[in-house]
Amino acid sequence: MSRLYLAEKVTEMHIPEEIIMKLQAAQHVVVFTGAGVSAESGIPTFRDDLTGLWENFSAEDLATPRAFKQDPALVWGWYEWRRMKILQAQPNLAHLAIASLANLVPKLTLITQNVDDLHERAGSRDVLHLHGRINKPFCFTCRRPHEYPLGIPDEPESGRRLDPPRCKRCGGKIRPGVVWFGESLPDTEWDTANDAAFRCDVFFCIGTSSIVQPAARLAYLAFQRGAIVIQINPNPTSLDNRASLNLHGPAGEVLPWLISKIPAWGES
Ligand code: BV8
Ligand code: ZN
Repeated sequence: MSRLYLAEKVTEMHIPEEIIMKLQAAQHVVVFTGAGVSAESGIPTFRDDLTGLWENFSAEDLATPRAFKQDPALVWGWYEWRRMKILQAQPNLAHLAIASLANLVPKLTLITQNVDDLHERAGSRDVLHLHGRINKPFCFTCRRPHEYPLGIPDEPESGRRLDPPRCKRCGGKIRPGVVWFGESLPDTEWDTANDAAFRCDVFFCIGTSSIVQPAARLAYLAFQRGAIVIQINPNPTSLDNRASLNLHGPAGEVLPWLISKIPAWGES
């Protein structure tokens, strides 16, 4: 479990008046999320220690094409375990607050590094998945999309190797529909995300360690363009010294509280 930095209580937090006014006047808000936004749904973050068979690996070791080529059953087993966790999870108050923002501001762009579908299940639409989606697997050889069987198969207990299914067209191994380390981000999503960071008035950075590139660059782009950058994370990150406002608490508590503090978003 990532060390929780003495997360402040929302009651001890303060939003400066000039930030409230800028939020109220915002015409285009970007919300950028990482694994921390799904933490309160019980989904382990990338910084959390792995368990079972995978405890001797870091996520960076397993989330690569090389790892899949070397030991497809180890990697596919890890993704199936994660997919089961996601299927059994529910969106939390942070996902729901982000979905509600779309009705409060004139334009909202939601960009996520997460491969789960909790934003969509909370009601968010047009989510930009920079690192792909775990429920969109495809053939490692010919890239033909693969359909999972319906329903929730029994959960592979943490640490079981699972042979990946085979492609119906070419017999190749099916791989998770995510962007692995060393792989390029999807052009459309990346271009749209950059354009939004370039143009927005407010950039929320929620639940990310801001380590993985090039996604972590977006907050700095927004900052350089003069947007208000608001970070929500119980722990400090490298973005702390750039953000206009750092709210050190869990997103499921902080974001609903923050939204409740801003009367008439998008009007000024
Ligand atoms: C690329 C999908 C180039 C898979 C992910 C050397 C060689 C090659 C590349 C590199 C290199 N060195 C650096 C790089 C670039 C590399 C990279 O960034 N590496 C890192 C390790 C430094 N990036 C890449 O390889 C990218 N591609 O560069 O391509 C290229 C160019 C041309 C041609 C070919 C290639 C691809 C990166 C994408 C990797 N895939 N995910 C999967 O999910 O299995 S990244 C993975 O990390 C997840 O998407 C995750 O979301 C993301 C970032 O992590 P976070 O979301 O921040 O999660 P983390 O656990 O780190 O932090 C959680 C945070 O939440 C914490 O801060 C915690 O405090 C906070 N938190 C906890 N609880 C809460 C909370 N916050 C709020 N509320 C709470 N309750
Ligand atoms: Zn194939």
